[in-house]
Amino acid sequence: MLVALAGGVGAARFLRGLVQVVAPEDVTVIGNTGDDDWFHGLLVCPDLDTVTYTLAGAENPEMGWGLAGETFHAVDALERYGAETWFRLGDRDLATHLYRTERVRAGVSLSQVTREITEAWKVRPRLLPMSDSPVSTRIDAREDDGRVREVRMQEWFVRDRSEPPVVAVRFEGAETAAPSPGVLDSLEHADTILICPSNPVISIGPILAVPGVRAVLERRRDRVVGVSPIVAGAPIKGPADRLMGPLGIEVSCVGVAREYREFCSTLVIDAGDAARASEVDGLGVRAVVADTVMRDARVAAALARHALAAVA
Ligand code: FO1
Repeated sequence: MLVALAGGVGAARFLRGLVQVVAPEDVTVIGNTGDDDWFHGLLVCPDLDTVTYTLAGAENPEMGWGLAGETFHAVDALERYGAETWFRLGDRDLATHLYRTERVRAGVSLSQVTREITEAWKVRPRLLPMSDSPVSTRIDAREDDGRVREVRMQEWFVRDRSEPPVVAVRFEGAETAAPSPGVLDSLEHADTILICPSNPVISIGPILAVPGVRAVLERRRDRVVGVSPIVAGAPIKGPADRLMGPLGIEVSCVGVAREYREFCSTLVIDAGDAARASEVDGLGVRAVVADTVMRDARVAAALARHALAAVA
């Protein structure tokens, strides 16, 4: 059984390759919920939904998030009432948020409603939220007036377009959060644990911050393989560089290796970074060179095969 720690778009693309090389039923995905937020009274879980929609083949291929062929009439209509609509919730995507919110308000756990949603989309890998209690990524960012203010992850990433320089990141609620049922058990018994190519700070970081998770990974380090989301000093997609730099993490596959070294024995780095493999090895993390730029599902499948072979 394989377990994958996953954030949003990069992880979802990797997982779509993974399920081509192993039986989907053998895969458990532990999804980041630090990006979750409430919009118009609805609970939105971007990373859980991106993984679900992508594994269902229904995602918007250009954006990586939301649904293909989406319309936005509902949020456009909300503008009449002065509602904030910078977070673009599509009309069909709204069904997911309406259903999830109703179930959560009825007292059903996030794990349970996530199971109902993935089953409805006929997604066969098991998708577990990292925790059933809220963990909210908060970013201290320096605004134009020079003052540092705390904003929620989506405010910084979407509303502010990742522009305000980051001073600090924290995961509100992580200390008191419990791993969702099955999270620790799946990590304990996995043949291999994959760290998907996601933002090390705000996608993988929250999962590691849930009590108990990091300790299991450290204990099972020799079975843990990561895929660097940073290629030639930059993220393929998303704001990882604008988080890693300010937090003192070198924006490179070497920086990722240094961040993961306590719990990850092998790191897949891109062919473009082959010259840095010896530095990664020097950190006690075995570097494996492969094509990590997932232009299509075929490359993603080859990458997944490489990652699994690296710790076979
Ligand atoms: N990202 C954007 O850049 N702009 C959006 O308006 C936006 C809306 C959105 C709605 C639902 C959803 O599940 C994701 C959405 N995302 C949007 C992506 C999201 O901010 C990120 O994918 C994750 O939070 C990080 O992976």
